[in-house]
Amino acid sequence: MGNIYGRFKLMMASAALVAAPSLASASANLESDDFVGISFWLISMALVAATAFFFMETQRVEGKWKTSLTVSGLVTLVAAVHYFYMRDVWIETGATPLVYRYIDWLITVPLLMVEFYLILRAITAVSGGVFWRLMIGTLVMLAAGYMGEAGYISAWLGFIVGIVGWAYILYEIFFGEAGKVAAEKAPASVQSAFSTMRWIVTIGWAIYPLGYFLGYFTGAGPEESSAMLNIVYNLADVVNKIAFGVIIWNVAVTESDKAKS
Ligand SMILES: *C/C=C(C)/C=C/C=C(C)/C=C/C1=C(C)CCCC1(C)C
Repeated sequence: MGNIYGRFKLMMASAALVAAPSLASASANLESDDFVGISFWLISMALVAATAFFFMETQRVEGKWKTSLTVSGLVTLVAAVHYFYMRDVWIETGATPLVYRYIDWLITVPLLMVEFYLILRAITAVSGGVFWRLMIGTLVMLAAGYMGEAGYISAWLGFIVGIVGWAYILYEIFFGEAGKVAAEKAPASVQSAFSTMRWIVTIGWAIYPLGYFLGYFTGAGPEESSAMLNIVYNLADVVNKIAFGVIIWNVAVTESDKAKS
């Protein structure tokens, strides 16, 4: 049963990954001095590899951890497909792939919040309110960022409201119900995973507002600004999607091996 389910997931993922690049077929070529383009290319491939890895490894871990690893794989899968399109926009037009970027975040950031919630739930009974509060913070943060970057509101207003949404998420995971639950009841390995995840949301996520800042507030010309914006966002995605998944994978394997012996 588990095997068939696992193979099915792999088949679906492979199909999506093979189909996507041909849908977004590029006519321009990647130039050897286009370092932002090269980073788009490298990260798309890393996301594909991470997706295959997370899905395969679901076979190896205990029941409740399978869901966490599946969600990690979904995050990298959704991002990989968006990176194929973002890469093409960048290579063909040299413009910032704003819409694809935010659609990707709109799907993957809530999935990462689900991941937080699943880790908590793997240890203890936790209220659904935690989940909804994390979700509200996420939506405020992303909606403000999008409106600021797309020019519906001033870049500063989008930045400030975005920071407020993010601060609310930080408050919830450090001092709110989520923070308290993790501190009191979890086994050591889960506690350390939760605390690493918390630092990722603090330090790792801080790279995004930094990219926004460098992209809009340094007074550089539009071309340098958009190169800076995209390379910083791309780097941030490696930390927050791939490294984040690897942390989940590590605790899943550790806890599963403990349960087996
Ligand atoms: C996989 C994608 C992730 C984890 C994206 C995270 C995005 C953010 C944490 C964005 C944050 C922003 C602010 C805190 C203020 C300025 C606007 C944003 C949206 C760049």
